[in-house]
Amino acid sequence: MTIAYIGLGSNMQSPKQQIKSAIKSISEIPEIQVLKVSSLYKSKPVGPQGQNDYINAVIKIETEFMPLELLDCMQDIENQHGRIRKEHWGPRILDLDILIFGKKIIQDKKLTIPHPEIEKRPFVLVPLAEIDSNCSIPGIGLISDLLAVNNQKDLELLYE
Ligand code: ROI
Repeated sequence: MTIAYIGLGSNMQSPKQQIKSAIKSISEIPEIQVLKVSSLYKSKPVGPQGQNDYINAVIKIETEFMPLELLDCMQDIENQHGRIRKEHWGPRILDLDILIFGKKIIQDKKLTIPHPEIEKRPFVLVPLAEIDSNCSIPGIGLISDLLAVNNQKDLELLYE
């Protein structure tokens, strides 16, 4: 069994519902146990502007899957939510990123773990720190150190 963290993001077609429904779909997979769920956060788009704000969250899971099996499973759930892969860094109905997978560092053409942009993305770091303030990102560093150098003004915690 491996502990992993998944980042969820959506900025189309009722983003909050997309995120909640994705968490439900993930929790229904027999090979995955959802251990923790962060709050939802509203965030300004990173990358191309002129798209809607995002809803982001992070979950902590335990899984018996290997990394590529987990990737396939996340892509199936994205597809079930109507995701169409078009524009790189464009708007999306549902994005499920494997952020961390145990202590593994993977650089494969299909999968990079830890997620390549993790250290620069407050919309990942803040929810990750909420569920695991002592989290250490393999090959990168401690969540607390990364948060200290990231501006969080474009991120809003949603209470509900
Ligand atoms: N920006 C925000 N705020 N949240 C995301 O989930 C997100 N996902 C992306 C890009 C387009 C890079 N920007 C984002 O893939």
